[in-house]
Amino acid sequence: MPGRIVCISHSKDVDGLSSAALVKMATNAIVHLTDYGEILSILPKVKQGSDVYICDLGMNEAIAKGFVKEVRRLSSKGKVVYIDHHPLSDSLRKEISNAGAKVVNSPRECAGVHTYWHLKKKLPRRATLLACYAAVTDYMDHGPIARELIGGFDRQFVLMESTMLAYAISYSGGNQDFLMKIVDSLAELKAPHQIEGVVEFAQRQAENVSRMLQLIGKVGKNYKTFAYTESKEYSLGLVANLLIGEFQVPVGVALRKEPNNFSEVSMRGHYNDKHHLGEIARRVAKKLGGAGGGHAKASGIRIPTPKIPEFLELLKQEFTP
Ligand SMILES: [Mn+2]
Repeated sequence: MPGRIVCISHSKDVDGLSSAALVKMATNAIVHLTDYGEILSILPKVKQGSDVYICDLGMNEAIAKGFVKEVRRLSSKGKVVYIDHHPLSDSLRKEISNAGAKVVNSPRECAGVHTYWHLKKKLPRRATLLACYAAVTDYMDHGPIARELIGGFDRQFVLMESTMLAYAISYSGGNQDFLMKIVDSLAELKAPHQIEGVVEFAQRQAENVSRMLQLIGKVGKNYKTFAYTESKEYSLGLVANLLIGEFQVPVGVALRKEPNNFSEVSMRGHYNDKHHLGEIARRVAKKLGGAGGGHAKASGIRIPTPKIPEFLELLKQEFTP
């Protein structure tokens, strides 16, 4: 008996959810949503003989070894496809494909566009919209394929639907039922505004953003080369973006203290900023005993909360003009 088809995708954003919905639409896969740090708690539970799609889940040194081992186990009896757009070293790419996975990874497009392209033959034309939503919200709408795809639709419809979806996801604060409902509905080709709860949550999030815009100047601290604030917001990326505008700095850094003595950090860069924030996140995290990585203009770090002062010092050094 052949096993089921399983899709493991990033839970936190439109790119991950759209990728999952595309795989589900094309293959009728069972979907699991997770975050970078937790992929190794899901993979070992997947039965040998299943075909597995892994989407929008970037690698870091902390999980690479375990990931390769799981790829080897699963690819011995089934197909493993790893679709992503986070930086992947040549050596790790080789290791993952030697372990038996098909690796689809380039930083030029978001995971949703890669997933769409990979499964294109099994997808209806309207599924293209899901790739467009992913590209817009991941700041990858300038990618060569993404541009072509978005050009095939009304641009404002794409912008409105994808932004509404992103705002609703932020407002939901990671509610798994809501996220799964989004994946299922997208896989049925519903537009985000047709999914129950999306319009209402998006509106509330817009209210949040308006309120934050009022507050950010008072709570943020301007270090000239970057601005920083602590926040309780689920979407730290959003807070980081607001900092850039409010303080007219190239980089915004938002931090949320978690109950487990760790803090989550998002860094965002202005369009014109030249730093690679993913590389900086990786370097800084390594020095502080945390984990970090991401893209040039958007990255995430997890650091031990007592090391916040040290963290800010390292950032000052990193962003020295
Ligand atoms: Mn992504």
